Amino acid sequence: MSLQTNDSPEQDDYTFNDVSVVMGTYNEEAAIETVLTDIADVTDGAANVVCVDGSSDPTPELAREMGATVIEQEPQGYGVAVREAILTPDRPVVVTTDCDDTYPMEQLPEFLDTINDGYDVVSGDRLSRGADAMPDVNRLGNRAFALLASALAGERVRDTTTGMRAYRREVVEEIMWTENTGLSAELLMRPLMRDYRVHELPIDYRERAGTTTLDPFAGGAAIAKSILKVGLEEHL
Ligand SMILES: Nc1nc2c(ncn2[C@@H]2O[C@H](COP(=O)(O)OP(=O)(O)OP(=O)(O)O)[C@@H](O)[C@H]2O)c(=O)[nH]1
Ligand SMILES: [Mg+2]
Repeated sequence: MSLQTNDSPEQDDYTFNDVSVVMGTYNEEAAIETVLTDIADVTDGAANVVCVDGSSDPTPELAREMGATVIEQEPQGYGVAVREAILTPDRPVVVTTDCDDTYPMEQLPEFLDTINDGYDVVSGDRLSRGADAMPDVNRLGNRAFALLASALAGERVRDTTTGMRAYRREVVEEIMWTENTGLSAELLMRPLMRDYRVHELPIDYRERAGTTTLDPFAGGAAIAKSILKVGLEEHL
């Protein structure tokens, strides 16, 4: 499928006024202020922020005070929150991140530049730079997921479960999303296998602020299942 890119002369480059940064937030009191401050600093306050929140701590109040749009939602998992988050903005570029201060907001300009180069999806690849802050079991699992997804997609991908990506809004609107824990892998694989222009951008990855709510084994099994399901569905 071909999408309109900025090769056409009437399309100016996007700026941060065209960008929404979106995230699920679930009890991220320890990180929310840092993450939203970093976004505001890097984008000069131009990007707007959407949080789909399931917290029982002060995260949503802190987010609202800092100017974010907060949508309240019963906690139902990562993908349910992030799907709502990516479908909410009406700006042409949607960037996802986690709200745990692991992702480098200082690289937002590189994501936007890569979209302006004509890519439909720019995926933050943590593994190419080593991801030293990632627990060993997660790093091993993520490398295995990338191999599995690459085999299914017929194209080498390095990091299928990253939380930081930029999308042209048409991409998120044109595809039906079905996965929950595996949504991040789905958000990479379906566009890739439908011949959208996808680029993996190496990023730094920091240690999480606040405590994880994730069980790596249950989560890992759900992600592997999503990768298989999505890979097979896209072949059919
Ligand atoms: N609204 C909402 N947000 C969620 C839910 N589960 C996770 N999140 C958010 O989604 C983002 C990713 O979740 P994380 O817990 O960081 O998952 P992870 O990065 O795989 O694992 P760790 O960082 O190791 O905990 C974070 O911003 C969470 O707050 C949920 O059920 N509802
Ligand atoms: Mg995280």
